[in-house]
Amino acid sequence: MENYYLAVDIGASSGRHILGTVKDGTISLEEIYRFENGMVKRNGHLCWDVESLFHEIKMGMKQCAALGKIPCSMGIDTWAVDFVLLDRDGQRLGDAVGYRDDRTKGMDEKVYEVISPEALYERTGIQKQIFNTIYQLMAMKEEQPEALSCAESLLMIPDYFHYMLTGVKRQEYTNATTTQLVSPVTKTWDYELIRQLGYPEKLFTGLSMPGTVAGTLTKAVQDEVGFNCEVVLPATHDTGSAVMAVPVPENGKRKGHETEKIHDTDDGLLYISSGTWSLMGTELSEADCSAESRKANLTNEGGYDYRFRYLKNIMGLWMIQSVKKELAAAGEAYSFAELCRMASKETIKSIVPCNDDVFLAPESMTEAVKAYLRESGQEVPETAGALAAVIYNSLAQCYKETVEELEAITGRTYQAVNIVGGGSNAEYLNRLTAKATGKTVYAGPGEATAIGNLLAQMIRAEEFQGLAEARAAVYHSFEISTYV
Ligand code: LFR
Repeated sequence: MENYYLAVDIGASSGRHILGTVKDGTISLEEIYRFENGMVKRNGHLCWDVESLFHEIKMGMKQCAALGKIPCSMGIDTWAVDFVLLDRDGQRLGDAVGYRDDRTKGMDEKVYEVISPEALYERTGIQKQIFNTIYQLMAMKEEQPEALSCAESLLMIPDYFHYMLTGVKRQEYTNATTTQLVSPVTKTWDYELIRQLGYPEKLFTGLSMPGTVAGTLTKAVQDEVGFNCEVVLPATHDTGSAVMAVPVPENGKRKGHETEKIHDTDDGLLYISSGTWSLMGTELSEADCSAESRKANLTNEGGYDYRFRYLKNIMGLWMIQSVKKELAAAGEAYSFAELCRMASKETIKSIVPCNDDVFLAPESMTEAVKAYLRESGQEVPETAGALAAVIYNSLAQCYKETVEELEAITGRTYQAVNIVGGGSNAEYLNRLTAKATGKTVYAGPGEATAIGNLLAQMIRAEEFQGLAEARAAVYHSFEISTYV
């Protein structure tokens, strides 16, 4: 009888409970439960509804019990950078403000009064994103200094859910690095920086690595869900989990191409974790905090086994998700597959720079795209298909530029790009990506984030002897499509 492992993977637009098992080295998945997510306006800010998310987490666990499939361990991953503060009694102070809220506007300048952007990158290796925790904390310091000084603990969103499940407060390493307050050299909090910024030092405690057992379920949670299990920290940053699950054949050789020399061993890996965001990059054993790297806005996020994810945040499917919602609200409801099909018939050549801040949280994405095109003198799309074509082509263009930057900086030539995550199902985009980058695209698995979450638990349970073996198992266990 195989063991069940439970991954709760919560993204910006939906969450899911996936049970995983391993038999003869092959991983199988079963989706148990799925729920919606999104930011909601509360007290004038865009927030995550953490109560309702915690309710959904328990609902999915109850479903496991109802099916008689009791996991031996579970772990939660979510997006990064967002956090909650807790008081002395472990009660949440205020809302869980989300990263698309504009409270961080101008907070970069406040931070730079203390430390220059150059020095900040040298110390942390983290790309500038106006929503990084460092700027969110500055917004709190400016707007709600009392809340910050009353706080006894800071927990990132998955850390908070793990705490709600176990009563144990832990700060997990991969997600902590996205605060922009962790040193890639010491791999722990940069207390000197934290002190300089005037953030309360006591909020930053020792970091825990993926694979650590956080604890077991509290009595109250056990009574509610109907079982007990261990809570094992995955790479709680979803991108950290997704990149763990990039399929890599053990000897770098793909099925049917055994004689070809392929560069997709761990070091030569080029990936896109494709979801609400497209995270494109490679893996490094040491962070690159050089000026050149800073200028390209590449980041060095902490990963499993202290590997670094050297990547760029690209606006990703957020743009098409937003347009899809806006079309539906206007009575034109299309699925993503339909939008792709319609886009593929269009000839419009207009392109927008996806990473421009105007696309981060516009009132209307449709209008933001059109306004940009109008101002830059390009053809403005008149139909849903043409609008989708502009977005998909712009993303592919961004991928092309990012590969060029990565190749220039790392001095490597990547042969292929592995696209993992929900967006790896977008065939039209995969074709555009192969064409724009000139690389072979390997697409899948779609559930990479949940799989990566499971892998941390499975490695800890010695189902696999380390990440290389686990990645090879992903390669053998899931279907991967090729686009040349
Ligand atoms: C992807 C992701 C990115 C992070 C962004 C905001 O879901 O975690 O890695 O930059 O969301 O947290």
